[in-house]
Amino acid sequence: MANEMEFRTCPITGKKVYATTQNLMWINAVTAVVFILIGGIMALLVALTRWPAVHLLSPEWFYKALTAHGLNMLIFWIIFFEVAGLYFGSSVVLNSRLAAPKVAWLAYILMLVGSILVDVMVFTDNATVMFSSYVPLQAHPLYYLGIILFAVGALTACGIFFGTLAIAKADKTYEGSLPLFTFGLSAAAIIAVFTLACGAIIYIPTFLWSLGVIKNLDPAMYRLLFWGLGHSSQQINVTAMVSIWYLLGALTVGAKPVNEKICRTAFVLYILFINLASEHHLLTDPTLSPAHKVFNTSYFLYLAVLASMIHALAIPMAVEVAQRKKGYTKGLFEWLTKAPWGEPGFPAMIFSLLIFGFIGGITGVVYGTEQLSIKSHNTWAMTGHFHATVVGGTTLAFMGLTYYVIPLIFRREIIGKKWASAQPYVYAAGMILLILGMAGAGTLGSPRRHWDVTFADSIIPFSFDPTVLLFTTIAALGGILAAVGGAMYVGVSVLSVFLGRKLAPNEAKLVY
Ligand code: HEM
Ligand SMILES: [Cu+2]
Repeated sequence: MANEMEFRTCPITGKKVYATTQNLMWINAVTAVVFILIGGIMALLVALTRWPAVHLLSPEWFYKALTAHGLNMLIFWIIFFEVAGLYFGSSVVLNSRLAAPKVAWLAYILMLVGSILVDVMVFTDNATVMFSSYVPLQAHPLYYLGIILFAVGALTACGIFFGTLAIAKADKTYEGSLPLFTFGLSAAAIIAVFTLACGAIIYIPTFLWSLGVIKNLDPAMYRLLFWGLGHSSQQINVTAMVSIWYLLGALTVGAKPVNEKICRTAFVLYILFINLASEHHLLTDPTLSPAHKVFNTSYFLYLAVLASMIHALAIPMAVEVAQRKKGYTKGLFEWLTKAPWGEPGFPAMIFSLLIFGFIGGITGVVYGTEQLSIKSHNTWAMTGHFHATVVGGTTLAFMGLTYYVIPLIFRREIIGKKWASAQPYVYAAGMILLILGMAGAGTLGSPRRHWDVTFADSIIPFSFDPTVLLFTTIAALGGILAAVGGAMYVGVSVLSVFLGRKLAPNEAKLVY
């Protein structure tokens, strides 16, 4: 292991990059990319099965692949990447050594062992329980153990983040208050602690139940606590994504928020209100009182939505101001047309913002009302909504950032810059079509998590609206295009990290 105090100075930003931080970021980010590859292959298989013209997998394989897709994408890809981000936001941004690097390696090993256990259980037919693994559907005990190990590892990584903030403060490695990016990540890490605590509270008894130690586990209690984990973890993603928007704005056009205080207040709104909205998953659940549900998912939720709206306006505004200062002042929109559209970070940020805000955000607020939740619950429209948030929003932002982390932190030149520049366009276009197809079919009543959307093999002859077929075709074509975009991302990042030209220590060229 590298010496804790060993560092190099970044020729572009002048920041100290500690060797331990660099290695830990490297391993967590590379592992994340392996998981998006597994999750992406499953995505394609699932999407092709939902397309009646192909109907690829058997029912057994469909549910196995769907379980694997949800877990590898939403948990493993996203959280490994976020851990790399936490080390970046604390150690690199604040110029500080990382707290307890050995413990950070332990956290990594826990997360890795946990995720491998989960995947082995899913692929060996021991855990076809879907992403939500609702009780009383039961998986092998090692599946629950895998989730617990992963969560403990992720919680430890948050501890390292907070520890590093404390060291940076004590060593006075930065001046003034925390930079906005790190402030946003701190909000994400605080939400993560609540989230992972919910995970522990529910998965430990579930593990004991699968072992037969506990005889009965209340499914309603499981659902409530599960969404304390399942929903809140999406809020970590939102918060991390927004922080990355600010960073990409700064990296690509030198954008600085006009009023940082407002942006910081918006992050605080996330911490205070967003977790309470978890109950929108239970709006159709008969076990909670309507007053309770409506209060949580309406009034409190709107305060979190307000925070997203503040960010979604503050960032384009910061970009406009930065561009106008450069002299792009002609007409209303020269600042936008002269933006660096050919460099991947800019379109990744803008598409992430638009898909998250206009599609994910608006559908979220709409489906979060009790009456409409009843109509859309468990339809494919729901899947459309969250692909706009976690894929078009979070995943696309993470992808955009990767192209800068590779030269800046891993010191390798990007191989295939043209591919990298085209990638956000391909992925965003595919996602928009996929989401449109899912939303359309779902609005016409097509259920989510269903192997056969035409119900051809059903004992009871259900009828279905044939327009659904138009939407499943749009979804399938979009899914294929998004899979191509995903493959471009994995291809460029893996090739660059392993085979890209090593940059000389003083090479100050940001590759784009
Ligand atoms: C090429 C990209 C992708 C495609 C084509 C795709 C496609 C799909 C499809 C067809 C479904 C099945 C819907 C159903 O039958 O109910 C699905 C489910 C899901 N996807 Fe994706 N997806 C992609 C990327 C992602 C990413 C990046 C994430 C997370 C970051 C994600 C998270 C999920 C989750 C959580 C589910 C639900 C699993 C469940 O119901 O248990 N997807 N996706
Ligand atoms: Cu939710």
